[in-house]
Amino acid sequence: MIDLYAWPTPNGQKISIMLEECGLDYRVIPVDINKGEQFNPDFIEISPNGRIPAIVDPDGNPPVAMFESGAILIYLAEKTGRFMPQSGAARYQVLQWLMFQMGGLGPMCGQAHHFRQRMGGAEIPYGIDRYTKETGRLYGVMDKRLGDAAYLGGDDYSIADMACWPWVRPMRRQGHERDDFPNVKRWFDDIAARPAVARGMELLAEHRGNKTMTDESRENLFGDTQFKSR
Ligand SMILES: N[C@@H](CCC(=O)N[C@@H](CS)C(=O)NCC(=O)O)C(=O)O
Repeated sequence: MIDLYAWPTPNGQKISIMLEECGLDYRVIPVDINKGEQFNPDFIEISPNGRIPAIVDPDGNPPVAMFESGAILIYLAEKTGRFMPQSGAARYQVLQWLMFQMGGLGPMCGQAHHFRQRMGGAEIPYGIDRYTKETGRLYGVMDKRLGDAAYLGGDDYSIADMACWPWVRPMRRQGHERDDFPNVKRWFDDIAARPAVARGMELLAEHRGNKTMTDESRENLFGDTQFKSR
């Protein structure tokens, strides 16, 4: 059974979606990033960057403990032989769109969420403007791709789609509407209808909707506690 260390954020949800899509047995170990549980030494052993998600797979050959959601998705795709072509050009199509999410869409959406909603009364117009525009540019890139192909990696649904989808879901928090990107909207609705995606989105759902920052969560996520070396 795979242990999934997670919290209900897009980076955690991509892994629960993949585990559900593959029908793998897993158990969720909550890491409450608002309470600072990402800094626990036992978790840092598995995830040295102090970020969710991470997995431990005792049935890996050899047993595997890993962090970084993109690497975890590749690992699970290779373990199961699903949702990523095993060789050739089609494999690199999937990998390049996965890296687009890891290096572009995810970090830029994260900054848009931060500057648009998390400044606690210290709004910085430059940050809001920059990350709203940059996420809009990235949605334009996706919209063009999805006008040419059914899925980001090509004809088939893949880990690249699973990586992007949970970030597109809160698009409004980034200052955009799916109706303005019709191909993204078609793709988003298609994936939303998958039962495994609905099940994956149940990940710790009881902790989801509360976006209110407390002094404790602000300190853990953005204060000196965050930047201490461990
Ligand atoms: N590149 C990493 C990013 C992971 C990440 O940023 N996780 C966030 C939640 S979405 C986190 O653990 N934040 C805790 C913190 O900032 O202290 C991945 O894709 O796994």
